[in-house]
Amino acid sequence: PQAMKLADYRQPDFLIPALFLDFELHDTQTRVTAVSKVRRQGTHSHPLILDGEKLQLVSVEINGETVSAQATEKGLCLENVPDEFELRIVTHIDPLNNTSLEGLYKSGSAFCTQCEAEGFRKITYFMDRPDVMAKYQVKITADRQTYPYLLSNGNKIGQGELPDGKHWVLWEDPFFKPCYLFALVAGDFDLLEDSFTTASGRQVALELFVDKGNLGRAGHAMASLKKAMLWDEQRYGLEYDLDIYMIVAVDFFNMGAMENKGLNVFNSKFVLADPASATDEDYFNIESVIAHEYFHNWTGNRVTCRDWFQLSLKEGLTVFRDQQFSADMADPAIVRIKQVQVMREHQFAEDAGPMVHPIRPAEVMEMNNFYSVTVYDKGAEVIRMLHTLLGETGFRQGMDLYIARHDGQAVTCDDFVQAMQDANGIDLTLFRRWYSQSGTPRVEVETLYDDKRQQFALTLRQHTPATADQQDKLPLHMPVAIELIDETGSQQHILSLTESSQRFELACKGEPTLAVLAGFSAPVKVDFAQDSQELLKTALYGQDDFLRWDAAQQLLSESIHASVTDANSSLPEAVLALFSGTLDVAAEKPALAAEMLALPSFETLAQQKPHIHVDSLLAARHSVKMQLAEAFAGQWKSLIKVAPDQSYAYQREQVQLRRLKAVCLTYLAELPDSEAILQQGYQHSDNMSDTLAILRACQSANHRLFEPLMQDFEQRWGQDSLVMDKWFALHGSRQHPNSLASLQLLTGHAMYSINNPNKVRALIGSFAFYNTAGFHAADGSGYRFVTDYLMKLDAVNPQVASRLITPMLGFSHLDSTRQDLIVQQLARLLNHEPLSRDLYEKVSKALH
Ligand code: HT7
Ligand code: ZN
Repeated sequence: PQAMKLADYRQPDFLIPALFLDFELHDTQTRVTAVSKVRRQGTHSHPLILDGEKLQLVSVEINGETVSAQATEKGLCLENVPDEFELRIVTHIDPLNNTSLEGLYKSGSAFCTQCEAEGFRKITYFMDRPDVMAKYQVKITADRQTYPYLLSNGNKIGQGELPDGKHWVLWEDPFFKPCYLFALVAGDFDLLEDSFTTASGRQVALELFVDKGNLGRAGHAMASLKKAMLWDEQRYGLEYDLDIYMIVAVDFFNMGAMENKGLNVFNSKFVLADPASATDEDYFNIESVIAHEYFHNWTGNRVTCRDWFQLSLKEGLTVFRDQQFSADMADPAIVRIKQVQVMREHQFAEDAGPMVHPIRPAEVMEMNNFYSVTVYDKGAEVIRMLHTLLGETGFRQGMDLYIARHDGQAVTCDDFVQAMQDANGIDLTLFRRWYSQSGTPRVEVETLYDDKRQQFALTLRQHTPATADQQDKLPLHMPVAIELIDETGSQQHILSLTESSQRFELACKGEPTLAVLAGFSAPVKVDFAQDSQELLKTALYGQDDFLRWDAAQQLLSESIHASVTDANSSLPEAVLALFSGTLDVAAEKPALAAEMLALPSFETLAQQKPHIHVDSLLAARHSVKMQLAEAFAGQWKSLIKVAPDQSYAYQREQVQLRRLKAVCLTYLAELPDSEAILQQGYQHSDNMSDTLAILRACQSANHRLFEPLMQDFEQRWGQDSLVMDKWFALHGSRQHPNSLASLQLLTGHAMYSINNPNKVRALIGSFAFYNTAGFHAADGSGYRFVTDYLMKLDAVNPQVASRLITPMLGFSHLDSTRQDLIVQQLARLLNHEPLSRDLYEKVSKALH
């Protein structure tokens, strides 16, 4: 397979301003008629090249005349076409056997589509690129009884009955859109209806379609949608533009959700929730994903990407917007901590591996591989830096200009930065490097206090180490937010770092304690040698909650790394002081306390060192956990009683207390006398958050209650697909000598299916990503198991396989025996036939 290059971008040779699609739905032979208006762009005599995959071509007509055209595996080439004409193409497709979940496929008994990034070419022959934008009319015909709802983008403009038990519906979308935003759904659902009145007084019908019997779990998603619609009006002045907004929840879906114009399709995991079956985290995620897809209506749909290299234009920006929304809806510091954990655990790991790329990649073999933490989350961090540099007002002015200038267009990341620059009259030339330069920058900090002049000097040096894709790196423009803590309080500053080394001076009465990167103001690693007393001071007395948490995590990380080198080391005084100081005020600030008391994850710890030894790091983390469990045994027992006394509601104070209780339980479960408390906690729980907290605590402590409680859980929830995913994930991530055997057994469980991405992610994904001991087993059995599974999965669903391989890609920090074992498995995979382009791109880079 060949890579596509951003540098090779050319305008399309033809435009297709209008498209009529006629679907006659049938499980294995759906007939698709596509009638396009085609117009040559510019003066040339190039043929019309249409993308198409896995299509059975029935006929091609130009202006009503049949033409003979030979289709290849990749598409159709039509030579000598007129400058302007009507093109009519009929194809047959097989949705039932489309297990890739891309194009038109079946999720249970419903038909649905997923076209981003390049799935439309599995529906009909077309110019499947985002800069070709058309107005769509879509007619759908299907059996009335099995498919009472026939949905597509835009407004319903016609419907009718047919004599053979079939019916049809006609949809029209008044907006120009790229084909990746096309959607069709047909099925029988329960429908939750509501409405929203926009700021300018227009009524929008809101319709949420869920599987029959799930109406009771749809309320939170609908409420979240209405909050998101209001928020976008208030924060960005952006109103919804159609008369109807539909969301359909399906069980078979490759990602979280899809922002198709007026007809979002969602993974049911990000729609359905009630207290008994969903956790606080599920409630949070639903609210944020619903908002994310809604926000795409302006940042993605009305203004879209010119080409797929520009994906971060819509994704980085929309993630940033959904992060702002979540911070407003929930606990801003905690929300930020979670985002930073994703950056440190996953994005920094991506930067350190073979798939490293800038937020605007320069080369792509398989586009689906670039829906990455770099494009999404680092992309959002880059937008956040702009927001920090320009301020709320400047950023909003930039957004207003961006939307006004580019509404209805397909544009580039450069166009976005240019709008920010023009609206604010500042030079962002240097800042643009974030789009083309990959890797995690390191910022080194050096300080000096001049007693006489009462000046605090700090020198910042930045340097981005070479990455697998790019040797030479340049200095970047980044805001470095700092806090100076002294006896009288604290002062905050934002330093604008643009050079490789820069000195800043600040007036300060008395030598302060410095804390760097407040709010994680730039996506970098900081090298700042601070002693534990200074870290402790920041953790206990800092102003910025993020910095307090970060200092606490550094103290804990250092004590775990110290315990790797000296297995008998006891807990440092500073860690003991951190825990007692935090526990003393835990009831007043439960959410922050919970995060400060939680141990850094294995993945975060692994990112902090160039080389790790898996077993020693795991043992060290466990030993620190045990010591903390014992040292504060009394506090864990009393704090778990600080539970909300009302019945469950997804409400801030309640969520904070449950989170604190969950962290306390993880320590408590390590104590020999915890069984009765855990057992009772499980039995009396009236909500999934508390139940799962007990199960997780038992799992991580390898408590003897784990198995009986899991059996009980299965008895209770065995028929509930979404809840059983939690059960599969607990099994998959359980670090236990039998974990592999149990995994193998569970792939045969009645509720498990290799065809359902949620199941695969829950069981196999949680093993590969989070079962450190099992996945990295010294005999290579974990790597072999995952590789064998990938071979099977690749034939079913390459996109899901390609995500699952991630933990096998970055191995340079492991010991040489494990590196060899992984390389052996990757080599086996590379020789496997057939191998998807998705896996080929990743495996070949990893072995390079
Ligand atoms: N824009 C959507 C991306 C997406 C996707 C991409 C590739 C394959 C399947 C997919 N499903 C959804 C989702 C989003 O970021 O909003
Ligand atoms: Zn998105």
